[in-house]
Amino acid sequence: MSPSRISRVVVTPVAFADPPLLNVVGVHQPWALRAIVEVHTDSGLVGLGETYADEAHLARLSAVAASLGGIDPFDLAAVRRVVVDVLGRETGGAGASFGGMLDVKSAVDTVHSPFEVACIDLQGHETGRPVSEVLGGRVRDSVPFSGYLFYKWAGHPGLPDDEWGEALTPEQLVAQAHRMVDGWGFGSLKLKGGVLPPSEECDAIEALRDAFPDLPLRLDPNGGWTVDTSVAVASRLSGVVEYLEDPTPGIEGMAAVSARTDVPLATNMCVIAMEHLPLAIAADAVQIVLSDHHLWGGLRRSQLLAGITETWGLGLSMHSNSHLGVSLAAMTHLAAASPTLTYACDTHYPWKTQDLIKPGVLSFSDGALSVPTGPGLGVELDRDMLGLLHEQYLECGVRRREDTVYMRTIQPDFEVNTTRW
Ligand code: GKR
Ligand code: MG
Repeated sequence: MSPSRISRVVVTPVAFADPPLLNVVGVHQPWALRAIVEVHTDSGLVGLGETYADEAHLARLSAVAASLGGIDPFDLAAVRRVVVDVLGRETGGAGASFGGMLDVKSAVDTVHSPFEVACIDLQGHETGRPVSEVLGGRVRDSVPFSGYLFYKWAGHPGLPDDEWGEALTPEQLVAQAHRMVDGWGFGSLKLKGGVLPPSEECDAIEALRDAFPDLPLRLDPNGGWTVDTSVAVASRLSGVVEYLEDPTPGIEGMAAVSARTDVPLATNMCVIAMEHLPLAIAADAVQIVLSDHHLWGGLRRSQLLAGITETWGLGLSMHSNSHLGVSLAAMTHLAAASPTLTYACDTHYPWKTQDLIKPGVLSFSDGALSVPTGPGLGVELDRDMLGLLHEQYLECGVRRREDTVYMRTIQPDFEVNTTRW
């Protein structure tokens, strides 16, 4: 029997409501964008991927989508070749915008990722195996996630308050954490910092420790602190946090902090591509790398990253951006097939109120997701919701993630100073 071939690829930008979550570069816009990639085969199957949806990224996705026809979904090398060829013909190498937090030099990995995931989904459908098995086999049947806490306003200015309410004090954050823990069962918590002066963020972490003495806690100011401030925070929170994530920017800065503390340092900012690993390892800049298949070029390259971190004795965790269920399914399969991923994965999932996959497959219990056992990713698109979220994209007017620009419409004097403290 001849192998099935890619017959058609559809890229659909979607928008979903997002609360005013604060971070070092500003605040989330009222709408978060994603793109859903559907790869169809001549055998009648469809594989799914999910990725960023900034306009420049969408243009690249469309260019690649138009060039994938005829490829065997098992031929991942051919898929990557097409991405490299198509992007090589394009001008401008930057990836998606990441709200101004990351400087991604090449678009190849970010563009490759959703097509690779969709092809691996197809491989699962072709073979009747879940993606976790296609990736080499499950080492866990359920994947723990951490509750992701954010400082936030009660609502977007000019819009009604959202159901989470304001969180700007330790008490309000503890209430938010209770909602995450009581409602979702999360067994660890991460606070997005870089918003308030570090001493106030330490107060919040200590309040969380008092309220949840058994839960591992993380604090991530996205490089918002100087080296000295990072060391001071590490000294105050030693024994309280399981790791500090990106306290200060850059490999050099992280290495300077690392040399002065025993608190483990994690990153999804200074090690964001293979080329950063040798320097970070040589400088002992970080002890934990957060993988992210959207950024690192897909599921297989994330497994490659896992092999490198294992070889060099680094810990492995998983990063998240605002996302929907197709991404959550892919993250869950990847985590299930990653033996050294021993930290609970990040997810923004509780913050969204809509999804475009049919309900039932991904449901949190004790802060964890059972790994889907059906073929492929195990999730199916809800076509009505896909249509609705696409309509929202067309109508919302947001065309790229711009936390700072949006923040300045509310606080015109807002300064982006990545080491603000
Ligand atoms: O959603 O505001 C946010 C986060 O700050 C996100 O953009 C980060 O990429 O969650 C991420 C992180 O761990 O740095
Ligand atoms: Mg981070």
